[in-house]
Amino acid sequence: MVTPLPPGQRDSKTFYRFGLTHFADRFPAETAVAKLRVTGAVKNELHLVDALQGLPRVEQTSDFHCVTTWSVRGLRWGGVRFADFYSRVIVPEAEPAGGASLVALRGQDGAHTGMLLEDLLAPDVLLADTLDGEPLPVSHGAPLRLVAPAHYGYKSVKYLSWLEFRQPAAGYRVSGFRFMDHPRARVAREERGRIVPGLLLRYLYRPLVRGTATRFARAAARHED
Ligand SMILES: Nc1nc2c(c(=O)[nH]1)N[C@H]1C(S)=C(S)[C@@H](COP(=O)(O)O)O[C@H]1N2
Ligand SMILES: [Mo]
Repeated sequence: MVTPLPPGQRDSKTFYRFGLTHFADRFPAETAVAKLRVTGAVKNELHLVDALQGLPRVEQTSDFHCVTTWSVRGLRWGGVRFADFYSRVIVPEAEPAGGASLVALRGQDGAHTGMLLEDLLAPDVLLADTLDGEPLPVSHGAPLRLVAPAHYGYKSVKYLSWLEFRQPAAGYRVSGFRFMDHPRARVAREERGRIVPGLLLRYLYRPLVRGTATRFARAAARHED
């Protein structure tokens, strides 16, 4: 779905490799096989080796919005809807507890955040393993990443390797400072962070984009050598 630019966002022609700076030099150990653990408030823990195997595949064109105000339009992702993965794998095999409505998402690089299960079940949330018809490049999250277009980019965890179901009261630890991670982070409502208003964060984050993008690009170039 290609939508008008949400509040405070600007078009970027480049789809940067991006994140909190301390993740710039961290890369996934496994880039070929989509291994995914499902743990927490579940009856059975899962250790899936080829997580999307046998599930219905979809292609989706959607925009991507980083909280630091850059947006890229019309990215073509391929993979499996999270909702299908949930109903066909997680529910029957892991049997999550009734009240486990919070899901912690972790990447192989150690980055982690959380999303409401309700938000993950939206039809445009994917477990993606292709970008523009090609296998997902390492820069953009190989072998598997979340894509949640209605939420700021920090919810779209790259190198996704672990889902942990939690009761909401348990909360979850996040990678950066807590104020930087809004529990929902919906771009349409400019939920950039908590406590500090989104409008203010726009101006605080915007000057950081160039340096962060450069740092991530240099780390990727070194990694390929
Ligand atoms: N594992 C992991 N996932 C991550 C990040 C990260 O550093 N590590 N950065 C987040 C942020 S802030 C953004 S904007 C997007 C960037 O995705 P991209 O590098 O494919 O552009 O990934 C998100 N997911
Ligand atoms: Mo971001």
